[in-house]
Amino acid sequence: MNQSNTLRSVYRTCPLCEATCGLEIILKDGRVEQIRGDKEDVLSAGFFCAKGAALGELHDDPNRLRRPLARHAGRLKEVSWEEAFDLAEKGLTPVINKYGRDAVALFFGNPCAHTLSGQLYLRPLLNAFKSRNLYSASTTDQMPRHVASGLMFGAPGLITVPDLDRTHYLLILGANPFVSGGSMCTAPGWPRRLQAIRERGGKVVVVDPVKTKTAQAADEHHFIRPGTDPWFLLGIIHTLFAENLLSLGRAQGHVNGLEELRALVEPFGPEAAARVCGIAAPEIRRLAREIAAAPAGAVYGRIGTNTVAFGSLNAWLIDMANILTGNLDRPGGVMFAQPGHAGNFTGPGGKGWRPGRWQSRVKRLPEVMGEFPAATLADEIETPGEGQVRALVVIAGNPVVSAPDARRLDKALAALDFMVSVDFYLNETSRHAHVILPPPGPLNVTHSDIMLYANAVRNVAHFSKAVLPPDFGHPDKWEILLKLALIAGGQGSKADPAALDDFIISTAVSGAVKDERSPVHGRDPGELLKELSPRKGPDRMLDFMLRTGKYGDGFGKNQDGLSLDKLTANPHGIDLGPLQPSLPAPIRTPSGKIELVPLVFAADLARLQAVSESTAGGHVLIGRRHIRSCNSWLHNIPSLVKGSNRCTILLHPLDAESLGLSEGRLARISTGAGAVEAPVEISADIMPGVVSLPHGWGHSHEELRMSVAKTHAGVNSNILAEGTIDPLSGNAVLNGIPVIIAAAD
Ligand SMILES: Nc1nc2c(c(=O)[nH]1)N[C@H]1C(S)=C(S)[C@@H](COP(=O)(O)OP(=O)(O)OC[C@H]3O[C@@H](n4cnc5c(=O)[nH]c(N)nc54)[C@H](O)[C@@H]3O)O[C@H]1N2
Ligand SMILES: Nc1nc2c(c(=O)[nH]1)N[C@H]1C(S)=C(S)[C@@H](COP(=O)(O)OP(=O)(O)OC[C@H]3O[C@@H](n4cnc5c(=O)[nH]c(N)nc54)[C@H](O)[C@@H]3O)O[C@H]1N2
Ligand code: SF4
Ligand SMILES: [Mo]
Repeated sequence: MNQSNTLRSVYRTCPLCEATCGLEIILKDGRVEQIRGDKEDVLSAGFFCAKGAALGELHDDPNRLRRPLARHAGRLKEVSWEEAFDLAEKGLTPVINKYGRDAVALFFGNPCAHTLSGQLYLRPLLNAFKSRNLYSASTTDQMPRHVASGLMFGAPGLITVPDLDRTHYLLILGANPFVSGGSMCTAPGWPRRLQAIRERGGKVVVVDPVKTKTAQAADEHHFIRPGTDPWFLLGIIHTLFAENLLSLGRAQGHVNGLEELRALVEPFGPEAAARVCGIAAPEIRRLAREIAAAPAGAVYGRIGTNTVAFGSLNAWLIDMANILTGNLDRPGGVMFAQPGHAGNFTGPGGKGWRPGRWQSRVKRLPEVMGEFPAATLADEIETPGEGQVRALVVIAGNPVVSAPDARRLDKALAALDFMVSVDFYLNETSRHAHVILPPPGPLNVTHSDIMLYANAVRNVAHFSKAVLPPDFGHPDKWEILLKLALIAGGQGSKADPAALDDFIISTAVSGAVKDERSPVHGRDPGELLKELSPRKGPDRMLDFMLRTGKYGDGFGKNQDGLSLDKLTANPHGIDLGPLQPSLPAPIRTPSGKIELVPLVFAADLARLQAVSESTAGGHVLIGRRHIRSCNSWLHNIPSLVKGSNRCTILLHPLDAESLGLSEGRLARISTGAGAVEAPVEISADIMPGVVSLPHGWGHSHEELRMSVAKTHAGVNSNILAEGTIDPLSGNAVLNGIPVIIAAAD
């Protein structure tokens, strides 16, 4: 038999980062032979990276858990699924019964946003647990962005996406998309998209304490002192007012508070900004003029502007810069996406949004989008009293490595009465679990990045079938989540998740037929449910969303419209065109206008002034990413960890000299929270006074079942983060941390 007869290509979106690259997966006899970019993918057109190419290795990783583990006499041992769910019930139920629902905390990690089940089935889980102790990776990441959108636009999920493919001017702050793949701006292939901006006569400027790969490819790079972006942005906005460069463009007539804003920024001119941020005043003025003069331009900020003490202020000021230059809702400016599964915008006007509907028990921190800061989880576990957290359910998260004050959180988890981890690795966090429930492998499930398409540079729809069948008897991800929901709801571990799933879809269908804006208004729910069968779980829910969405087939109303059948028949995705101007329909504030000056931001400017120069002197720590890492969890893949040690402390030659540190020597980095030791790497690409250590490492505990990662352990940089937060969003401060550095010996 000809060998090539056994080769078969299937297409799938990579679930590892926000770029959502289309992959061509070549299978041979039921195993992954090779993975490469799908040239026909509507969004990525062949672009991919080493991580996507390693999905087969991840699938085959012998350390990836295939069966549940449960703690017996202190050790984690394999058990059957039935026993695992039974033990989860026996552990969780007494805690709920004795101490109440808030005694069980939930932590949702980053991959929840990268799986279809995570995107669609966390809500029913939350509804079942009814605990106020909800935590997630969002408060170590993008929560400031949601706060700004919530207060300005009335909708925390409404994200201004830089329209990369049509812009003429891109100002990037605190993001390194050449390495990260881009975030809150889904655009596979940033290098070629930025090259295209330059080829059409546009300009790319990067503001970052490091001359990153992205900065190296840009027209201009400016070093900035970590944490001082609000000053820089205020300097830009001040210039727009002072030099009469304002133009609201499509936002004209849809904003409130322009004159208040003018008065507020008055004390924050470019000279004041330059003293704090380190970028000269004439440069700030020039950049402001350039953005204002560009036919279309976008200011884009990410992790380096979010995970800092003024993260929310940054997110707000970035949008202000876009709005005041007429770039909001303009092709080539920043726009709102409307992907395949989305409905029509229903504004202008709505209930608006506010945080702080309830407070955390120990530090009285406001909830934001129903969550408390990850930085306060240890407080809630360690502090005795009514409402103390005694059990924890972690879904796809590794907070012991990803959250601040990591050593303390590590200790706190060890003190819990009971913990469940839904995770396919026995890692730093799941080692504390009493039960580990592994989801199926990354190629065993269906996939669609619906959340990420809401931040994409084109409107798209995409669905990937499972590449390989799940192992016999392995429940799907959604079944695991609904089993936990049934346990929390008191129905018990033997109850059938399929019945709960039927209830969930029936509720959604009944809601839609009663909604006058829905294309299925007035239809018979039973008939619609019949049309959705025999699909189950998130596939059925996605089909329903697609068909009732903006581009949907409306269950017969629009024959050419979207449905899951149609997406399945188009494995490279369906392109729904470039982003469309939409103002004022997306605005959900009570006034129906964009609120330029929400009160909390005005007040936060006073805080900014008060702390302005307090970090002067000393060294400040920032993080960095590597193209072959994905936060904490791909270090067990040989092709992704090979090569030299990446967990090094990066310093400028001047700092190395003054500290007496040479390349390769071990340095000790310490803060009030703890200390770590890492080898020194010297580079003139980092700003003097700034040092950088990547997060996601520290795989040294002997209990871990990650044999490759253990031999490339590195250190956990979040041992150094003291748990301070941006008070508006509760987001952890992970960049711009004052540290003390010395030779380790
Ligand atoms: N110092 C510093 N700290 C940071 C950051 C930083 O820049 N600097 N970045 C922050 C950011 S942006 C983020 S998003 C967080 C991430 O924080 P976390 O989400 O807590 O951490 P991850 O390392 O992404 O861990 C993901 C876990 O999910 C598991 N997993 C992977 N796929 C699946 C799946 O399909 N299902 C299930 N159930 N489990 C799965 C992995 O094995 C791993 O244990 O880290 C934050 N921490
Ligand atoms: N390869 C890889 N890709 C990833 C991930 C990964 O771990 N590895 N993680 C994924 C996740 S969860 C996310 S959220 C995204 C994040 O995607 P990005 O936001 O692009 O994240 P980073 O690459 O960390 O880039 C942050 C940049 O901010 C700079 N910076 C630090 N402090 C400041 C500051 O105060 N001001 C300014 N202006 N800049 C500052 C840093 O030097 C760095 O270059 O990446 C995703 N993609
Ligand atoms: S850039 Fe991101 S989505 Fe694309 S292949 Fe790499 S990890 Fe996957
Ligand atoms: Mo993230």
